[in-house]
Amino acid sequence: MINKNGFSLIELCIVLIIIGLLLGPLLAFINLYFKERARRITHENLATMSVALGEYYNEYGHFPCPASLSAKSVYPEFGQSTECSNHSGESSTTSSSSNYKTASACPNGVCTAYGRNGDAIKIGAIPHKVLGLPFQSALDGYSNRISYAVTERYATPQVLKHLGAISIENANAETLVNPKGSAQFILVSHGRDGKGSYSADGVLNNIECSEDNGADYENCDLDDIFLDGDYAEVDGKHHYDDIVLYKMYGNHLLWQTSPMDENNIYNATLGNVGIGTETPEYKLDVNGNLRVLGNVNTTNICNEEGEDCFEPSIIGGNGIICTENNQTMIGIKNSEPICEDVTIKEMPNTVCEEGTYVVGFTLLGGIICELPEWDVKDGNNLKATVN
Ligand SMILES: [Ca+2]
Ligand SMILES: [Ca+2]
Repeated sequence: MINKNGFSLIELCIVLIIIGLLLGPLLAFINLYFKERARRITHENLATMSVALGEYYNEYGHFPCPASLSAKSVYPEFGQSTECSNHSGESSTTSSSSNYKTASACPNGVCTAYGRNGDAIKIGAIPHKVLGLPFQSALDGYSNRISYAVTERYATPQVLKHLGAISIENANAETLVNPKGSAQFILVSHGRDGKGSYSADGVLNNIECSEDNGADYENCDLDDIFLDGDYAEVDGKHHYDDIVLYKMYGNHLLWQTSPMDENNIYNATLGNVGIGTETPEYKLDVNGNLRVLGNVNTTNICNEEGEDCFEPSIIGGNGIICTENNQTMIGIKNSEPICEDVTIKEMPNTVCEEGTYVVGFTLLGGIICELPEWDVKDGNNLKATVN
C-alpha cells in the first residue's frame, strides 16, 4: 500500500542513491578545496617570512638566528632567536666530496649541520617575535611550524660574509644555487604529511623520516642538503609534498671572506673589478686615487693607459737607481729606471728683493717674487705689510 503522505521505499532508495551520487564528487571537491587552501596559506606564510627575513637582513646586516622548534608557547624562548656564533670550517667530515652530509644534533630545539667548507648550518623555527610577526605566520597551512635553516655565519653580526653553506637540489640532484652549496637560508614546510615537522605546540610529528616513504625525507634528515622537488602526493619513495622557499641576499658574489683567514677577503668573481669605472680591464682597475692606510701587495703598477708598468718591489725592496754617473732618474718604465743627464743650472735668484715676497718657483728651482696684492677684508684676515 502506498503512503500518500510520504515516500515509498523505492522512492526513498532512489533519493538516497541520488544523494550518494552527488555526495561523492562534493566530498572530493571539498577535499581538494582544503588541500589547495592549505598549500596557498603555506605559500603566503613562506613569502611573508622570506620578506621579513630580507628586511631584517637589510636592517642588521645578517639574518636572525633560528628559534627553538620544540619550545612551548609559554616558554620565554618561544619565538625568540637562539645564540648563533661565527662557526666555520668545524665539520670533522669536511672534504672535497660533493656530499657533505653529516649527522645533526638538536639541543634545545635547534639542530646543527655542516655544509660547504664545513660551515655550520642552524636548523630551527622562525623567530617570529624577533621579526615582529604573529605566530600564525610562522606556521604552514597544516598548522605545523615552518622550519628555518640558515648558514650560521649569516646569522651573526659580521661585516664580511662568506657564501652560504646550504645545498638546494632538484629531483635530479642538480644544484639550484650557484655555486653549489651556497644558499644562505631556506624555509621549509614539511607539507601535508608533516614528516620532520614540529606541531604548533612544539611536538615532533611521529612520522618516520625515511627515504622509503618519500623524496621529501631530504628536508627532514637534518643535514645540509634540501630538496625543492616536484609536488607528488603519492605513496612510496617518490612522494613529495613539501614547499620550500629560499633567496640570496647581499653582495656575497663579489667579496668573500677567505676560508683560510676570516680577516682577509678576496674577490670572488671570475671577471674584473672596477672602482670608478664600469669597464674594468684588469683584475682590479682603479680609475682615480687609491688611498691606502695599510700595505698594498700588487704585482704591477701601471699608468692609466695600462702602460709603463713596473713591479713595486723595485721601490719597496732594494730600491732602484741610475748606474751611469751623473744621470738622474726621472721615471720608471717596465720595471727599469729612466735615466737622463739632467743639468742643474744655477738658480737665477734665491732672495726676494726688499718689499716682495715668494709667490712661486720656477721650473729650474728659482723663486718668483712679487709684491703682495691682497687687502684687508675684515679684522680677522692677515694684513700684508710692505716695509
Ligand atoms: Ca613532507
Ligand atoms: Ca637533507
